[in-house]
Amino acid sequence: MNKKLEFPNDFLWGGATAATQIEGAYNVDGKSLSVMEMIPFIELKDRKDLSQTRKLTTQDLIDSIENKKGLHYPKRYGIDFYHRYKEDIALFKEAGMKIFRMSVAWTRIFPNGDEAEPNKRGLEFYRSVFEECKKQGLEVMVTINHFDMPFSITQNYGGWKNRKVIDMYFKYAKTLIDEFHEYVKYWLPFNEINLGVLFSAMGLEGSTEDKSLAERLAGTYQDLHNQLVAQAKFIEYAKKFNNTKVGCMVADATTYALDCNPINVLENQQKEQMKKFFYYDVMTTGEYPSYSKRYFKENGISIVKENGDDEILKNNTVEFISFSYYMSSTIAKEEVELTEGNLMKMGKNPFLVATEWGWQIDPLGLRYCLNQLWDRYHLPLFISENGMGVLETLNEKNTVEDDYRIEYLGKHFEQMSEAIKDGVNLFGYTMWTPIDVVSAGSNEMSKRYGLIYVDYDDYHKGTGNRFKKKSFYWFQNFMKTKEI
Ligand code: P53
Repeated sequence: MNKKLEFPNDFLWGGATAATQIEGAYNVDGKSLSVMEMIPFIELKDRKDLSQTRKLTTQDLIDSIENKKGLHYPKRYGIDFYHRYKEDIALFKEAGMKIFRMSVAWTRIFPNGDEAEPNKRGLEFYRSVFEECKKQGLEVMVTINHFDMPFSITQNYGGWKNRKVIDMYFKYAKTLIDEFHEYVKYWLPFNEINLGVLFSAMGLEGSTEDKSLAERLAGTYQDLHNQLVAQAKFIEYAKKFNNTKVGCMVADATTYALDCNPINVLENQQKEQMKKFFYYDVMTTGEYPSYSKRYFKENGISIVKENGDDEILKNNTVEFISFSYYMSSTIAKEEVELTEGNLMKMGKNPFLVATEWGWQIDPLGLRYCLNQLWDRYHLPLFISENGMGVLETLNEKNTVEDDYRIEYLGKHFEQMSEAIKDGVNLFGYTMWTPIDVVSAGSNEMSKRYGLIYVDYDDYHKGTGNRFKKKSFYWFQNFMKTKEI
């Protein structure tokens, strides 16, 4: 194409990862298991047939601690970043990246959540990783909790519904910023805070499958409230460090009304309110928006607050907004036709094509989303995830000719540059992912997003060696020329 895009010189380009999808080393140096490491890999006969996915019972989870059924738990192994981080960080630098988004595993720092003192060996590991980033001149963005609560907190305290977990989280988060504020400028207290409701509806919580949807929703909004209070406490504490910034992270995905029928347009507006704006609204204004109060009332949801909650939320809002953006979908009042194989149950759009996992590719939807967020909040924006998962194998030249990924990234970059011209204050972008990782949603290694190929299969068989894909060189060149 050879089109030159415009971006500010100090735009933060980089890559994003998460602890349980890369680190491995699940039982070393005092680490315990997190909820993410309790989910086994299940080989689907047909990737698009979701009826094969199953809910995990509490017993399944308990059995998995000692792996009584001999299953494979991919997030216990990741891509062995724990031992290979120097090589990986050097590759990110070589690609021309300026920032690395990663998460810390709570289970390395407070393995059971309720210890009096942090685990020194866990802190040492992250110090070494941050030192390496510093050496390579990479800025760091840390997600404090990327889906991976220590399993023992869910067993001994019942997870987020228990207010004691707010204190446990705060102690963990405070430890991190006390230890690492010199290395880490950007902090995200929670990854995709709006997906809790979805995950529990998917049954990943283990103990919820016998509850009605209404009960589950009420529970998850209570969990969310407690997370919001925990986040606000962290923001309050982080104010004592001059050089740090705290932002939120929401899984965004543009939705369109299926057609111009006003009923569908209104339905889309209401879905947008409760699935995305609600989260940004609370975290940027510190108040529950009015439409959410009606929604809670009509759905029989009541949230138990303690004295002081309203105040702490009000006084501690985020300084920037970050979000993930992979796809868009359609909404209608009546049932809509869904894309195939999509765990997120996305409404089909006849104008878009979807990946093998049913994620509809929509770069224009990103420009639309950026403008929506900027118009509504006037806070600096950061795209903390965006990318394309594909089935890939190494060719005889030990690379992957991933032209589709080059096209996906280029088209999204183009729309980011258009949004900046629209006046949107977008200050950075971390792609999902710089390197192949274990999939969060499907637990596969086969769903590959990286610029760098990792030689592990779904069962962690392989050398683990890293190979640059065509997109690696393309990105490296883009960093120099800004040409797509
Ligand atoms: P995977 C669903 C929809 C949008 C984002 O996802 C999501 C999910 C969860 O599956 O999660 C984010 O690996 C998440 C990452 C994750 C990435 O998107 O399921 O923050 O941990 O890996 C991609 O294809």
